[in-house]
Amino acid sequence: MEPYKIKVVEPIAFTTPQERAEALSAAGYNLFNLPATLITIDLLTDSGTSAMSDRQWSGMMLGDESYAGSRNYFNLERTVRRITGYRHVIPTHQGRVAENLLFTTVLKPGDRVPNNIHFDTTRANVEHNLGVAVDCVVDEAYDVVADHPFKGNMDVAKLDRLIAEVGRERIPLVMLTITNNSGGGQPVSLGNARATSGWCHRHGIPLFFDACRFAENAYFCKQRDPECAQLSIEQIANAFFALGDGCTMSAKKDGLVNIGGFIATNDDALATRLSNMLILIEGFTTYGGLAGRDLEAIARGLEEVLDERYLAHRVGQVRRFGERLVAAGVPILLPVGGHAVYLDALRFLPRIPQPQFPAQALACALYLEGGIRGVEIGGLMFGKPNEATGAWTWPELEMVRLAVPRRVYTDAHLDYVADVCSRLLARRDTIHGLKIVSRAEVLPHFTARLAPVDEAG
Ligand code: P71
Repeated sequence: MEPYKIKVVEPIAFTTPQERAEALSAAGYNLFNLPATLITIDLLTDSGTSAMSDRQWSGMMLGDESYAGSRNYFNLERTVRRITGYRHVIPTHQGRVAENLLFTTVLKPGDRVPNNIHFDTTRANVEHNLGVAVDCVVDEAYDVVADHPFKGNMDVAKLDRLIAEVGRERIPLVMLTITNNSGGGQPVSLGNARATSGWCHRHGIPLFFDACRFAENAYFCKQRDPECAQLSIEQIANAFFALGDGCTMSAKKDGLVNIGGFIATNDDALATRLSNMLILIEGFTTYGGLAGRDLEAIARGLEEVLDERYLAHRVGQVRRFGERLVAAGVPILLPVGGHAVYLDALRFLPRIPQPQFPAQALACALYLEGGIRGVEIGGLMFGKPNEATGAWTWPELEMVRLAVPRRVYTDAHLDYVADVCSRLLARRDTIHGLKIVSRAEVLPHFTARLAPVDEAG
C-alpha cells in the first residue's frame, strides 16, 4: 500500500469522445498541444509531476530568497554531497540546462559522446554542440521481451569499438543514464557501472552519470543484485557516484519536485568553467535559475526518495500496472521499468508501417478512447530524414511510454488505464496511421503537427 496518506486532492477532468476528437484534431495529433484540462489521466511524463510532501511544502515556507548564499542552497549542497560525494554542486532550473552547460563547456565539433542510450534532450544538446551522440547499450535493450535484470547496462565492447574508430581525443566524456529512460526505464548494475568506470579511467576519459532516476536504479540493484542486497539505497547511490567524475541531474524525477536540477562534480577546473557559464544563462551559483524555496524542496525531496518503503511502493506500482497489461494481452516492453510502462506499438499495431508513426497513432488512440495522455518514443521522437535524400532512418524501438507520476495516482487510476488499453487492443484494426504536416529540426516531437493518413491522402 501507499506508505503515505493523502492530504490535498485535485479533481481530474472527464470529457466526451466528441470533445476529445475535436481537441486532438485542433492539436495536430500531437498530445503536447493539448490543454491539460482535457486530460483524464496524464501519463505524459514522470518529470516535474510529483506530489510534494508536507515536509517539502513546509520547507518552501523557509525559502531564503537572498540573491547570493541562500541558506537553502547550503542545505541542497549538503544533501547532494552526502548522496554523491561530489564537492561542487551547481544548481540549474532543470536537467537539460545541466546538459547544456556541460556539453557547451567540454565538447568540440565532431566529438563523440557515448551513453547507454541518450535521452532526447541529452542527444539534442550533444548534437546542438556539433557532437555525435552514440548509444552503446547492451543488445538485449533492443529485444523488447528479453528477460535481463539490467537491460540498461553499457556494452563496454561497443566503447572499445568506438575508441578504436575515432581515438581517445574525440571522446571528451562518457555518460551513463540511470535508469535508462529511452530503453524502457531499465536499470544499470553496479558491476556494469564499475566496468564502465574502469574503462573510462584506463583511457583517461571522465564518466558522468545522467542521474535523474538514480534512486529507482538503486532500488532495482538492491532487489536484483546480491552484491547490493544488504546495502541501503543511500549506500548503493554512494557506490555508483564514487565510480564517476560527476553527474547531471533533473531533480524533476527522483528529486520529487516540480522544477529543478543540478550538475555536481569533483573536477575543480570544470566546476569553475561551468559556474561562469551558469551566471551567463541561469543566474548566480547559489540559485541557478531557481527560487530559494525550490532549492529547499529539492534538498528535502532527495532525502525522501532514499526511503526504501517509498521506492518499494513506487516501483511496485509501476510493476503491477505492467502486469495488468500483460494479463490483458497488451504487448509491453519487459521487464517493466522503474518509472513507466512502455507499450510496444509494432506489436500492438502490426498493420501500421513505421513511416506512418504507429506509436504516435497509438498514443492518439489512447487519448480518444479514454482521455489518457502518454508520450511517443519512436519514429516521431527519434526518426530522421536524410538531408540529401529525404529518406528516413527509423529507431529500433517504437513505443508509447505511459509514465507514472510519483505519489499522484492510485492503482485504481492505473486499472482504468489498463482497461482502456485492453479495449483498444480489441479494436486495433480501426486505428489509422499518421503523416507529418510540419516538423521542427531540433526536438521535433514537442511541436510537430500530424494528420491521419486516410484524411490527408
Ligand atoms: C521525461 C523527461 C522530460 C520530457 C521529455 C520529453 C517529453 C516530455 C518530458 C528528461 C530527462 C531524462 C533524462 C534521462 C535528462 C532529462 C532532461 N526526461 N535525462 O522522461 O529523462 O531533464 O526535463 O529536467 O530538462 O519525460 P529536464
